[in-house]
Amino acid sequence: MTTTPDLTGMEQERLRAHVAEVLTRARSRSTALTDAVDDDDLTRQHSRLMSPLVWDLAHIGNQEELWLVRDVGGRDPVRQDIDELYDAFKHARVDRPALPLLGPAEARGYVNEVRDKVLDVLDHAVLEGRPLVEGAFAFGMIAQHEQQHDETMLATHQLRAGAPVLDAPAPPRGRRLPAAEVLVPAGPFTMGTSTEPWALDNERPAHQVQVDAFVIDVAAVTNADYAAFIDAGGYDDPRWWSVPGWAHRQDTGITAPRFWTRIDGAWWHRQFGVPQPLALHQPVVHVSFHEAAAYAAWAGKRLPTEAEWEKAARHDPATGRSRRYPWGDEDPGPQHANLGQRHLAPAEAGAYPAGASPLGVQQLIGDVWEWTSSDFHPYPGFAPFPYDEYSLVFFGADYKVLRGGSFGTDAVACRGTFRNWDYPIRRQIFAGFRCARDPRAEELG
Ligand code: AVJ
Ligand code: FE
Repeated sequence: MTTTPDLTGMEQERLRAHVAEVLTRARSRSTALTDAVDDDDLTRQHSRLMSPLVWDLAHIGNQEELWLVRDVGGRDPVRQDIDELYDAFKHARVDRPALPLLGPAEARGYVNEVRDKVLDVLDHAVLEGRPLVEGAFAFGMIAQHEQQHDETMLATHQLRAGAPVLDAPAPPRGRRLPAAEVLVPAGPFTMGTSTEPWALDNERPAHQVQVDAFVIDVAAVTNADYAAFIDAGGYDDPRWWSVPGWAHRQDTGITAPRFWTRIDGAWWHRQFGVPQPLALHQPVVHVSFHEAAAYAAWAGKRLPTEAEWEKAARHDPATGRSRRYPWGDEDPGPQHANLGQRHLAPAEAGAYPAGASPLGVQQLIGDVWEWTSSDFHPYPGFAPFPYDEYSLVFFGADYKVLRGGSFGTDAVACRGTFRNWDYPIRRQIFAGFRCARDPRAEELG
């Protein structure tokens, strides 16, 4: 952890107000996502990949109780008897509906009771002196945790059958891109962070990485681009697929992204229960790593490595510094990126020119998580903090890293350094991709 200089009383108050704001924002979202459906919908399992929504809700409260009521606050437990039910490592998602879970009313009462205590803990906590509370880290971690589950609950909504219950204004329209690709020259950059106060353990520490020159797409691969791959027979040609990717394609029989159907020759996709003609200029979403890698191979390109993605997103060639975000160090605003479930779809390519990186790469933050070619490994000098089960137990070649956040990700849980991961076969998350490639000799001049 970093050490911040002693905070003045005024800085402590500003930090407390910020914590209260992000906790409240997370809770409004959890409430909206769970109030949108009836008790039967809350307790049923909409997909074997997902928990019942009522499990996510009480799990959010239980993590908050463990870290903020008991650990930071040193207070008595609220419901120690339910710790085991809401421990994600004790019961697989598929088994959760059969557990004696809190019902919807109990779960709501529980999270409210925990939150009341937490706001009281926040009033009295000293936000420095101990790594867990330094810069209000534990509060930021819990706000991020709730928002991560809010994105998971949004993915459950996307899987849910039945009449639509969520509504939001359409994302902004796209604009013409100044270029299709950008060359990122060779050179070192600083990957990860040692200073971002609420960065999670796997984003730390900051370290220098040497990156060869590469070319990266200005925008993510769109639905129209992806449909061209399908029309070209991409799903039937093993040349484009890795060995495990082709085996997965054969085993599952997939022929298009999740939620796509072809009706009388035209593609439609379902967004939160609403069938729509395929939005051609929106980034493709609900594709697996294997599908992303196959598309890239067909296009004569490849997925970026995690280091390439982060260099494209953060490196400022003018100063040599790594920025917090592509547009600078400023927190994300609605002009920069499609984050925070303000819209329930990714925005078209070119919709956020104000969010471009110094070299002109667009929409790296928000819209869709972007698959990278990298396995999920710790950075040199990694130390688990504050618990092994956030990152440590997931490191290894089973998971691929995704970057940048989606329209379903809140700003508190999205940074230029933020690392997400999932199995390469998963499609229920809001994941798309952009392509990269090695430069041609003449491009290096
Ligand atoms: C970082 C999104 C992979 O949802 O499994 C939530 C976040 N960790 N509760 C997940 C998380 C513990 C995690 N991901
Ligand atoms: Fe969790």
